[in-house]
Amino acid sequence: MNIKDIRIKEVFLAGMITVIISVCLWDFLMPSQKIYEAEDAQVVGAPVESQHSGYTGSGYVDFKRKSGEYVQWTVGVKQGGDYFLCFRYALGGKNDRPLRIIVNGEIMEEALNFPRTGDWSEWGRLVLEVYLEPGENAIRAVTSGNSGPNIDRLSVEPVKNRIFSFLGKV
Ligand SMILES: [Ca+2]
Repeated sequence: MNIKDIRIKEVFLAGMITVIISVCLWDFLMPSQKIYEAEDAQVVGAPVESQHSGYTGSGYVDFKRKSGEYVQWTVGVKQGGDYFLCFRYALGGKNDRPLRIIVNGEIMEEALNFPRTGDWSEWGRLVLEVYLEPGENAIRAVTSGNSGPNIDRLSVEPVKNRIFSFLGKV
């Protein structure tokens, strides 16, 4: 083997390593969250409204009664595992309004606290980490004594891509 052959091998190897690193970085950096609008989900009791600006999609769910109203999303994932559920919401009332969060019929949070955002047009995010089964999952946010915030949408993202949650992109 002469020096020229060794050089070619080196260049080839360096090229392969660059490709592999690029693919891994791409996979790591590409956002993989899925967005589910609340107004497109199953909504029971609460009306869908669009009075306050800043929402995405065609509106948001406006909880009215203190208890018994809910929004339920059907979320499909290929792999079972830990996921971030990120609720985008607005709460201009005087008090925080916790919601009960139920995943596949099991209560994950009896009272997940949604802090005030200061105005009904100010949208905030609240993240909850849960385990999701492969296939379809039912995620329900229920009023349980405190009414609730206006819910704009739910974003779902694998925990392994947590950098995006820290960057506030979910
Ligand atoms: Ca929406």
